[in-house]
Amino acid sequence: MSAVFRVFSRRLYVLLPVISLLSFNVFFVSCAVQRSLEEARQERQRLVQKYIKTLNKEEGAIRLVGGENEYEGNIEVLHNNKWGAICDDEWDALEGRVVCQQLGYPGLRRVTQDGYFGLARRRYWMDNMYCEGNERELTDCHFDGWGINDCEANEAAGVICESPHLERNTETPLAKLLPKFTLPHAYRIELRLRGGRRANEGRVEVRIDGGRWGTICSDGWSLLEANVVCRQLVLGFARDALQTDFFGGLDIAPAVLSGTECYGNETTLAQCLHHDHLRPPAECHGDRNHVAVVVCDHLAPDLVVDFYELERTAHLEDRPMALMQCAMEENCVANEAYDIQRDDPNWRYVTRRLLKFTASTLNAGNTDFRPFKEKHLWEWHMCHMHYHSMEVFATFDVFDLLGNKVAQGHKASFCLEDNQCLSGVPKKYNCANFGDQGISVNCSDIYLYNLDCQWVDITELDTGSYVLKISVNPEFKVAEMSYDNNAAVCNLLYTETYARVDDCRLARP
Ligand SMILES: *[C@@H]1O[C@H](CO)[C@@H](O)[C@H](O)[C@H]1NC(C)=O
Ligand SMILES: *[C@@H]1O[C@H](CO)[C@@H](O)[C@H](O)[C@H]1NC(C)=O
Ligand SMILES: [Ca+2]
Repeated sequence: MSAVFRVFSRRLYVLLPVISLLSFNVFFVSCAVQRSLEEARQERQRLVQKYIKTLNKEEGAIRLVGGENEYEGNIEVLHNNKWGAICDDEWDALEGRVVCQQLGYPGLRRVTQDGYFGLARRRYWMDNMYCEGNERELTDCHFDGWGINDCEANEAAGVICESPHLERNTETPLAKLLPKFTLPHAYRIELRLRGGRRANEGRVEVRIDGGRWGTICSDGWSLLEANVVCRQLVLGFARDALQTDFFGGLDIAPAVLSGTECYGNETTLAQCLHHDHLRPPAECHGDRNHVAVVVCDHLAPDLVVDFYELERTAHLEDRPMALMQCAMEENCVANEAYDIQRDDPNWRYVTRRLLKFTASTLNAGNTDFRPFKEKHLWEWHMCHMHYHSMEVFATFDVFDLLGNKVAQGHKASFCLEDNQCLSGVPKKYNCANFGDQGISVNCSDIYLYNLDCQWVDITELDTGSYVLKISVNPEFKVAEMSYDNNAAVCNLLYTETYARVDDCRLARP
């Protein structure tokens, strides 16, 4: 009895400050914005429920960690009484909306990737999330299965939700979304690499207009930024972009730049965006000692999407779900298909309408394109009887003319090989028999339209005009010379009887 009471009172003790804080907010909000008392009561109830769920450690509870406010951070989810992180593969606004809604915040400001709020502190529980956006809880969405992932610690997914403390109608920027600027033209910006084992690697050090040398905050540091550093140093292309203190961290050289964000085609780091560099020390999020690191190389692959093949081969097919069981296991159909499978006893005879096409990718670089994962980490997939070597190699999306994503495909099952090479170039990579995977220079990996998952499921789409976008290496996980040729963006005309894809152009994923 007394033990029970103790437990109860301790919980109450934890809850009380939360509740009093909430009542204050509710008071403030209802006065300031004149929201109805009923709305305020509901919001308070939602928030209290959220805290109770977190405190009770209920299966499926989520929380945000590493942020500066309670409404931002990397996401952790509770499974088997253990908190775990979520990986950023396929992480976008649809998933972010579910997170903010589940936590009781007014909405999503934006999602974050690449460990924006620090490295994942725990094992990954979820990867490759697919939400429709209206799920009540994150665990109602599709994902690969508890604990199944191929993620490094710097791939933690996060969100910045709308603040519950602000009036909804005013545009108050969050502190975290600090404005970003290019450096003034007149400035001299020098770069050097330090702490590496060779001249082509190390932590990136910057000197702005003759000031002191310093490092760059690691948050959001990717191959896009690293490519610009290697280009400016005339060291070629980035082979790796790391967030680490392996070559010396912030304790050795404090940061002079933060929030660095490049498009990838800049010739100097000065043209990239940064937080205000006049406010030292630059604010670093996440793991405090990690800085931006690059490894440069004059050799790099360069994938180019062959859009002529896409235009030539696109067509519709109605396919019974009985023939799509592998595809369903690999998330190659729209979410509605899973509802039908659950609710309709005759689901096997229900057909799905598929937009099919051949995807051909040429390596136009000066070295082979190799998979992201080492061979010993490849996964054997029973359904398609081959190894998967890279989690997301290609994505297929359909947008309406306003730019909203209305359907998506996902080539989960693939194997990279030399299907066709320019004359005189020998084929090297072959998927058969656990062979090496990759794409040689001047060879193409070709996914014929008749392969499983080589489609977008458009069953729920109305007829009309759309935009089709095919992207390879869409998350920039493998280094390339350029990412501006990794996608084809095309017009898609969808009628009752046919689909036509034309007017393609190369673009960025
Ligand atoms: C990089 O490409 C973008 C989009 O094509 C363009 O708007 C921008 O001006 C380019 N930047 C540089 C520095 O060339
Ligand atoms: C690839 O093809 C290009 C253009 O035809 C050619 O200039 C280049 O030498 C070829 N490279 C290799 C490694 O075959
Ligand atoms: Ca490319």
